[in-house]
Order: sequence, then C-alpha cells, then structure tokens
Amino acid sequence: IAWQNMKHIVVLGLGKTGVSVLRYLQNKKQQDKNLQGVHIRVFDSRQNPPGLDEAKQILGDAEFLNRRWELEDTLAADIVIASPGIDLREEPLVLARDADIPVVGDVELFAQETKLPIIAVTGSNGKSTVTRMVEFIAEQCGKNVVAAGNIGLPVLELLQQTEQPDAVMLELSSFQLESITSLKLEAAALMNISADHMDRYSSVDEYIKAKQRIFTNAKNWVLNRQQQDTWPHPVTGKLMTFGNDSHPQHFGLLSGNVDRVSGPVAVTFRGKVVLRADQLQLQGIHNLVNVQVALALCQAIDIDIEQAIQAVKDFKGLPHRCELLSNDAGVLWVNDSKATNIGATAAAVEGLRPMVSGRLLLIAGGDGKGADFRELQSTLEKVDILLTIGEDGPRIGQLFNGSRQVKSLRQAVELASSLVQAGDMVLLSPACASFDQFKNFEHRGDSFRQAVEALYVDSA
Ligand code: UMA
Ligand code: ADP
Repeated sequence: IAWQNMKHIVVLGLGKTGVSVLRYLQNKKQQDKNLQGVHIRVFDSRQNPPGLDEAKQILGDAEFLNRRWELEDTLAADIVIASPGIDLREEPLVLARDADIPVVGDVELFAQETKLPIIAVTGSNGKSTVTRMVEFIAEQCGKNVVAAGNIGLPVLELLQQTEQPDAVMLELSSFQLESITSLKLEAAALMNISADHMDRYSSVDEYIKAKQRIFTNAKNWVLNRQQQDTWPHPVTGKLMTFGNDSHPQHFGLLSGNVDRVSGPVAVTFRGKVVLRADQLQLQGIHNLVNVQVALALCQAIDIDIEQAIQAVKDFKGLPHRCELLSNDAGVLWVNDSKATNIGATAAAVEGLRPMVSGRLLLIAGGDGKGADFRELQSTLEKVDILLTIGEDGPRIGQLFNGSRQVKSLRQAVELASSLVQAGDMVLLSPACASFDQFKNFEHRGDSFRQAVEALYVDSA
C-alpha cells in the first residue's frame, strides 16, 4: 500500500475494528509527514455506532458520518478499509475494486506491518477454543503467545503493544480472510466447515473458498481428514492432518471404551496414544479434535510436543462452550450458547451424548441466519426431548415429533426442570445466533445460567 500518495482514506465501520484502524492511522500520520494532510472519512450505518467517542478522541480531525456509504464515497477514496461486519459484495465496494481502489480489512493492514511469527485457525467451529488452548499451552511452556483476531482483540492493536510477543495466534473469520493477500503464516488450520453465515455467501462453496484463503502463504497446513472436500487443491504446504481416526504419521483419535465415554477416547500422534480423554478437563469428543489442532499449531512455533501435551491437560475450556453449569439433583445442565450453527450443535449432542445415562433434553432455536435445518435431522435423532425458542425455533421443531416452542429461554428452563430427572442432561445448544432475543451469545448463556441457578435457589 502506497501510503505516501494517499489523500483520501475511507474507513467503513466503527466498532472494535474501526477503532483499532483509526489508532493505526493516527500512528501512521505521526510517523509519515506525507500523510499529515490526509482526509479520513469514517462511516458507520448504525444508529449509535459503538466506539464513536473513543474514535473521536483518537482522530479528532477525521470526518465522522453516521450513514451508509454510497458509490461516490468509495470512488473518491484512495483506499477503503472495511470492518469484517461489512459485506464486501455491496455495490459501492465491488465497483471501487473494479476501479482499482484497494478495499482491505484490518488483518491485511496488520500483515503488511508485522514481522512476528504467526499461526492461525479458521473454520466454522472450534476456533476460539483452539485459539485459547494454544495461548494456554504456550504460557505453560514459557512462551509469550498473544491471541488476537476474531477472538476479540483486533489484530492492529498488537502493533501498539510495547512488549513484542514470541508469536501471535490468530483466530480468523471467513470475513477477515476475504480481503487478505499478504498474511504469512508459520501454520494455518481449517477446523471444519458447517453451513454458517449463509446471509453473507451465495453458496457453501463460496464460504469454503473464503476460509481456504488462510493457506495462501502458510508453511504448514493443518487439515481435517474427515472433511477432505474442504481441502484446497493442490496442497502445497507441509501437511499435518487431524481427525477422529488414528493415523500412522499424523494426529488422530483412538476408539475404545473408557469410563462413561464410548467411541474415540484418546488423542494419538503418529499412531501412538499421547493423551486419554479422562486426562483432560474438557467435555465432549469434539474437544479431543480441538486438542489435536492446537498441538499441531504449537509444533509450528517450536513448542515441544511433550510439554504441550502435559500443559493442555489443565486447560479448562471457555464459558458458553459445552460448559457444565450444574449437576444439582443429578441433572446435568450444560451451557453451549456459543453453538450458533448446525455443526456446533451436532458436535455438542454427539460429543456429550455418551456422558448421559438418562435422557437428553435439547433447547435450540433463535436466529437461524438462513440455515437449512434439515441438516440437523440426524443430530435430533439422538435427542429425547426438544424445546425450541426464538424466531426460527419452529423451523427446528417441525423436524422433531412432540417438540414444544416456548416464549423465552427462562420458560424453557422452567419447563425443562419439570420434565427431567436424575441422570438426564439439559443442553442449551441453539444452532442459531442469539440476536432475535439477546444482545449476543454471552448474554444468552448468562441468562441460561441465571435461570438454572434460580431453579435450585427456589427449590432450596
Ligand atoms: N455494522 C453495521 N454498520 C456498519 C458497521 C457494522 O451495521 O457501518 C454491523 C455489522 O454488520 C455487524 C456489526 O455491526 O453485524 C459488527 O460489525 P463490526 O465489523 O463493526 O464488528 P467489530 O466490533 O469490529 O468486531 C469484529 C468482529 N465482528 C464481526 O466480524 C461481525 C468480531 O468478531 C471480532 O472479535 C472483532 O472484529 C475483532 O477482530 C465477532 C463475530 O461475531 C466475535 N464474528 C463472527 C463469528 O465469529 O461468527 C465472524
Ligand atoms: P468458534 O470460535 O469457531 O465459534 P468455539 O470454540 O467458540 O468456536 O465453539 C463454538 C461452538 O462450537 C461451541 O458450541 C462448541 O461447543 C462447538 N465446538 C467446539 N469445537 C468444535 C469442533 N471441533 N467441532 C464442532 N463443534 C465444535
């Protein structure tokens, strides 16, 4: 990017990313005299854009516009910097690109500046768990690895930190990957693909293509053996695979019968068991897959595999992801509010089912983001009772004989408590986004926890 020739910069979207972009531009202006007269226009279409006050403090001389950007706005720019929440298929952005105006995201800007070793993960599910797992393992092994990206810390904020980490662990969404070209990675992993964000892509294939961009400049490619249709072709990086079978050269799982878990129960590396399921704090078989991906990424930044295996045993997982809230009165209450798509709910039901001696009651529904819920059919066969909530609850409910749609999550919890007994599990794993009824998935998970706590307070 030829910053020295820039006269007009357009920033689209405030929020976390927009604020980090403005901080970056402010620093650039301070460092480069040529940029001092540059005109920066910042657009956000939201009624009360988050981050506006902070943004004004960072770059008081920028122009802030609280409206949608039009074609004349983008065509007047020398560069357009767009937040990930903005759809790059919009006409003002497509036509800007056609006119050779660069349209980039924050990750591309970061990639052009940084010299740090970077590893990254993308996929529909498991990204945040793997990201935090790698950060945790590294810390235990005496390495300073910072997690950033879709996990919540915008990548450009890393350039502001005075202490440079040993490496960066990036969680990348398909949106962030859409506009990257320069990102160089020591290793990149694609966890899995489950239809998601179909409101932003015209086909699953297009969504997969966006995810596959992670491998553009990656040395080591970490790929899922069970989803070879998601692999980019040809595989030009050094290949390391993971999966739910054992493999003589790569990571894998071993089947067997240990404790209450039937099915795959140990992580293997080069065909040998390296970690049993019962040595981990995490619940669910999908987490044994996440461990494999984390170990593969750690290897690429020279973390000793033996040490990493010891370290991961203490990783407790993240809230709202198959999080065990309570087992009062012998009923397991599990908060999987982060399951915002079909794949996550399938993994939760299939991964947790072996823990349940009684019945599994699932609470699902919310904003379905255009998903085709028929893909949830085989998962629902493993469920005994289904309660649905939210806008698209009925679309899930119609796949299940005897399901009931309830008005609120709180009502769902109350009804569930009247239906279950010791040995049963109540799982909130909505397969939907939360925005129809909640601020975000954390708000939904917290509401669930409060409703569950209230049950046992009331009965105490
Ligand atoms: N929006 C508007 N008008 C605007 C700008 C944004 O309506 O002018 C809307 C977007 O459509 C979106 C919302 O505002 O619904 C937030 O978008 P944003 O780009 O301003 O978001 P940020 O606050 O900058 O947060 C973004 C990521 N958000 C998205 O990709 C939607 C955060 O991921 C990420 O943590 C953060 O950058 C730091 O890198 C969140 C997310 O939901 C967790 N990601 C999606 C997911 O995980 O499924 C991809
Ligand atoms: P992401 O950051 O990709 O959204 P998270 O780690 O936050 O992933 O988990 C999101 C949801 O996906 C949770 O409901 C979690 O239980 C489920 N999940 C976690 N790991 C996997 C996996 N490997 N495969 C499928 N689902 C998973």
